[in-house]
Amino acid sequence: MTTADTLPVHQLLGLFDSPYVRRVAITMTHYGIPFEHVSLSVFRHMDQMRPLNPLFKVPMLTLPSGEKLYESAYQLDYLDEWAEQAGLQALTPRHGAQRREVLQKVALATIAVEKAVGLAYERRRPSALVWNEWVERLREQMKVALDQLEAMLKGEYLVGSRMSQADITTVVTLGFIRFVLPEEWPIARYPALENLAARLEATPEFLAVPIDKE
Ligand SMILES: N[C@@H](CCC(=O)N[C@@H](CS)C(=O)NCC(=O)O)C(=O)O
Repeated sequence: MTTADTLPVHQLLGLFDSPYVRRVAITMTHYGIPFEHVSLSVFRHMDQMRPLNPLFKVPMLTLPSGEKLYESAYQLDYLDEWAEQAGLQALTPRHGAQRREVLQKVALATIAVEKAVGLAYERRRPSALVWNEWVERLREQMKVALDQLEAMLKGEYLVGSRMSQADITTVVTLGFIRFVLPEEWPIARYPALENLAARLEATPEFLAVPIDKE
């Protein structure tokens, strides 16, 4: 019998301040897939990262076979397949209308977080080089995506009556904005999303993967 203790180990590269890395780590924890976390920054640990990942793009997931996967969406797809083979319910349904619904809500959360990451990168520029119109555009796009998710969240979860990848990616997005870019979080605008985040951030799989704030 294969148990969590005897499973071959996956390796996940990247810090949990990256929402992309965090959603993969939470998904692995949810499925009970043990992994080694290689906690290196794409900016601060370039010399250590170069031999592992000269693309300096995270997350990178190394499978027990040594195969390396880039792009969190493809990593989640691999993990869902793994879960299905292990007899677990995949966080993104494998086909049908519910799959599309989950994926489209994941897409909205991913758009929101991509704009938030864009805002975070703008802060790395010397102030004379900041393009204010671009910053405003990013902010507005992030807001529209979050507004749409807020309007869609009618019940306990974004799709159906159980947690899906739409909830994980949305809550990770909120975590990134609220804790990494707190001044970008519009207080009281998103009560339903805040409620979802409070509930999920208190679950074992989220607590096991805290945002790194260095
Ligand atoms: N679409 C990618 C986005 C990953 C991403 O942008 N990661 C950031 C960290 S949050 C990164 O690697 N930044 C370094 C760079 O792009 O040079 C995914 O979902 O994996």
